[in-house]
Formats: sequence, C-alpha cells, structure tokens
Amino acid sequence: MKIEAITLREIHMPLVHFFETSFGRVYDRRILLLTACCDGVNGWGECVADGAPFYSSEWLDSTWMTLEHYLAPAVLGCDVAAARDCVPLMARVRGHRMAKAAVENALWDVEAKQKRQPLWKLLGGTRSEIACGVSIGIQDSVEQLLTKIETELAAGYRRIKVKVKPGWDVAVLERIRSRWPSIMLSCDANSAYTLDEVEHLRKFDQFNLLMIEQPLWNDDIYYHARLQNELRTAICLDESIHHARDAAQAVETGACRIINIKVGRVGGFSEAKKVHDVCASHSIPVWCGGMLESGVGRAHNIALSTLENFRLPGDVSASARYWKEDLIDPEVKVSHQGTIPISDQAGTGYRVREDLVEKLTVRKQTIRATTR
Ligand code: OSB
Ligand code: MG
Repeated sequence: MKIEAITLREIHMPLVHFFETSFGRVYDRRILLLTACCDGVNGWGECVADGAPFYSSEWLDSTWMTLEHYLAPAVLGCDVAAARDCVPLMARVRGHRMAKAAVENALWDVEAKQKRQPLWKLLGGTRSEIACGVSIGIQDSVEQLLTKIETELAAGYRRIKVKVKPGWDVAVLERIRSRWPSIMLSCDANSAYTLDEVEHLRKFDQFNLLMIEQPLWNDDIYYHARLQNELRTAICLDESIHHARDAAQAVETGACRIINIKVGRVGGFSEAKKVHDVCASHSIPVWCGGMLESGVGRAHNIALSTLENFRLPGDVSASARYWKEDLIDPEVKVSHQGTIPISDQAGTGYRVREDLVEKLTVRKQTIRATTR
C-alpha cells in the first residue's frame, strides 16, 4: 500500500438533539474526516476529537495541525504491507492519539478494500451481530430524561447509560430505578467527582448499576483503585486509558473492573486490539465507547465491537439518534432486539456518501507525498 495522498476535511453537522455531559452541552459537531489514497483506493477515517478540548486535550484544530505538519508527512510516500505498519512511522510524535487513529483507521479501510475482506474480519472479529446500548445526556428535566429512556427501551436497546454530575445523580438514578427496577443501567460521570466524595458515591451502590464510568480525574488511575475498594459498583475507566499499559496498570491495581475502548482515544485499531487483549487476559470485559461519531467513525466502531472480549453492550447506536442524514449508506440501523447485524461485504459494509460529505465540507486540504 503506497500512501500517495491524504485529504483532511472539516465538516459541520447539527445534532438532532443536544448532548450534555458533566463538562458541557453541544448542539452540533465539527468533525475532521480523513481520506488516505493508496494505489488509487480511498480509505476513510474519522478523527473523534471534539470541536473543543473539553473531553480530551485534543480538539479539531490541534488534530488538523498535527496531521498536516507531522503525521501526514511521516507516512506519505511510504509503502506499507499492512495498515498497522503506519504505527511505528508516527511513533516519533508523542500523544496526539486521536489524530494518529484517523490515519491508521483510514489505512485499515484501504487494506480491507484492497484485500476484498470485511474490516471486522481483518481486525480479528468473531461476532455476526453486536449488542447496543445508548448514552443519554443530562436533560433539562428528569421527566424529559425518563421519556428518553422510555423511547430507547421501546426501540430495543439493551443498556441505558445516563450522564451524571453533582446535582444530577442520586435523585435522578432513584427516579429511573423506581420506574425500571431491573433494566441494565449504568452511569458516566466524565470526571465530575473527587475522592472527598466517597460517601456520596457510595450511595450509587443502592441502584444495582452495571458500572460507574470515570468518576474521578481524567488522568488518574491510582485514586480510582482507592475508590473501587470502597464501592460495590464496578468502576469502568474511559478517559484514563490511553494505551495497553494504562489498561494493564488499571487492572493490576484494581482501579476498575470494566474498560471502555474508544479507538480514537487509544490511537487507532492496533492499540485498541492490544487494550482488548490485555483486558481479555485478565478477564476484564470491554465495550466500545462512542464520541458522537458520524457514520464514518460509527462504521469503524461497529467493526471493532465484533472482537470476542466486547462482552457488554456498547455506546454504538443508530445514526438517526444523532443525525437527520448520516454520511453513510446504508445508515446504521438497530434491530428491535437491540443489535446491529454485521455485514459480510468488503470494507466496512457502509459506503461513504461523498456528495453529502462534499456539501458539508467547510475546509479541505490535500497533502501529497514529496519525493522520498
Ligand atoms: O464519555 O463516553 C463519553 C460523548 C462525547 C464525549 C464523551 C463521551 C460521550 C458519550 C457519547 O457518552 C456516546 C455516543 O457516541 O453516543
Ligand atoms: Mg465516558
């Protein structure tokens, strides 16, 4: 695979409903899409960095600059046997994992197309369908949240995750549990608490939650281990896990019993597979997180979720929950059993609607190989 050109695009897409976490509310998304052209074949990747550096230090403009000035030049002109071979080419750049993942994942798309294989098989997946959950943001009222949960349960989703923060937690969980005593329920704090709040967090134990996701600092593992010791509810780490070593540390120190894998957060499919394997070797189940992706990233999340140790429903849900019109054909649909069936077509099984992408593009730049 000779990497001939990389195209960066910034697109703007309004969400059908705002999404609010403990760090803020968004109404629309600025998304960086990346196309890698190898031997005339185009592969697509989505950079999951948000439009602002609130979930992670990476954000759209930092990823664009890093891709333009360092990552694209590091891989352009190189002839790689497989997508994973681009990882060492980008290793000189520290961090910037979401930017790196956009490159690597686009190359996996190329590789799958060139080998005429489904991406999920190339990744080592084994499932013919994946189980879906939903992540529901903080709403204007508890009534509004309950109505949303009712809708998602009726649609068939197998796990409800609600966002929590101080002031929108115990009383809200209480209302949910009194209405639905036995649904699979979890919550995500996105780092909204500190270790001084152990007594408060202990109250979450009464709700029989599947997990509490990232209760403490975004960069912490050690104090999560202290907290896990104090709670019956399983802790799941999201923000804290950047690579397989983080996962090993978290598991070995007892900082969590479940790990959320976001392919962008860990730097691409290769590292996501390593995190998956480390967790499997310690009998720690994983699930696939989401970053309000367009269909491009969503299709990649679906492929990744077919790996054996993705044993819990992920945050991978239907296109229509986010977008009036998604960038892929077909759109992602979820069955009444709360599953997404896996396609046996070559590539992701979802065609990128290039005409629509073009229409939504507000900035575009193609970087080509200079002579090497
Ligand atoms: O913590 O999982 C998170 C969205 C943006 C940033 C962080 C998170 C999320 C979600 C959304 O929970 C999951 C989805 O894509 O539906
Ligand atoms: Mg999370």
